[in-house]
Amino acid sequence: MCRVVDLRQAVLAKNDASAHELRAHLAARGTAVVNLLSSPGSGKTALLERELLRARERSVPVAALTADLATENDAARLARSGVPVKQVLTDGLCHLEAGMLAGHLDGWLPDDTRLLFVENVGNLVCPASYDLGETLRVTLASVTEGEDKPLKYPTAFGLAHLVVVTKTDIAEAVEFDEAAFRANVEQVNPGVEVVLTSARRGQGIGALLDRALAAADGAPVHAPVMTRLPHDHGHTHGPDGHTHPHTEATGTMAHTHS
Ligand SMILES: Nc1nc2c(ncn2[C@@H]2O[C@H](COP(=O)(O)OP(=O)(O)OP(=O)(O)O)[C@@H](O)[C@H]2O)c(=O)[nH]1
Ligand SMILES: [Mg+2]
Repeated sequence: MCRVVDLRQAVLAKNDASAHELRAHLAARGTAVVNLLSSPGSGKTALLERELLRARERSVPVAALTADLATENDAARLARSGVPVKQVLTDGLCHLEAGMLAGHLDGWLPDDTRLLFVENVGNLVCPASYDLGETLRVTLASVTEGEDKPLKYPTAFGLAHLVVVTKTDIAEAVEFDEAAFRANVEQVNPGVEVVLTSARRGQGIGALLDRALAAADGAPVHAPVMTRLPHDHGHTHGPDGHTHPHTEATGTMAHTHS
């Protein structure tokens, strides 16, 4: 067990070093990364399709990189916007890593890119611990997923700089309880902004682009209380046999294993 934890720590530490390097490299060339993270089918690509078109209308140089286990469907959809798009096939891997991203940008990303949108693999667990050198980390949840998702996936929502609700056009049909969702977000990530969007109706498209551009221009982004500490997982097994402080993603929560 400890070896597994050590290995995971080593992987995350290596990723953090690559992310640090990539962030500095991108900052020097004036590019900000927006990392989009959500469960499969939440509407990342649909929202991105609208964002890319809006960015073009506003003459903002943008590009998009989308990760998928097996298909190039999303890149084909995003490419219709006319902006530079790249598909990364992870061949079964459930998340992107900073070193991997850096390798894909090399020789592809146009020099003048102001915003690079990265659509992570659809997954609320694996990608959450991997810093991609992003300036803005956006975690999305659609109205159909249930209001409790921030509580069930605290790392994904707890480390977000911005939370986006998607598919609000069908909120009423699925009886989405916005107040309950907001309260759950607040519990894992106090103070983080929640933006309501609908790719169908165009709601929130400008708001998300504005937040991304502000972050790219150096405006302070929300600072989550939760901090991932990959070098200090803190597995101090207690007298109950398996209680330890949960310092993988937060310094404040405790959990137990059965
Ligand atoms: N009603 C409604 N449906 C939407 C909206 N956005 C996306 N959808 C639908 O939701 C489904 C999934 O959308 P995608 O954009 O492919 O979701 P995704 O998060 O990119 O999915 P993965 O890449 O597989 O993780 C599609 O059938 C979309 O048409 C929206 O704003 N409103
Ligand atoms: Mg997609």
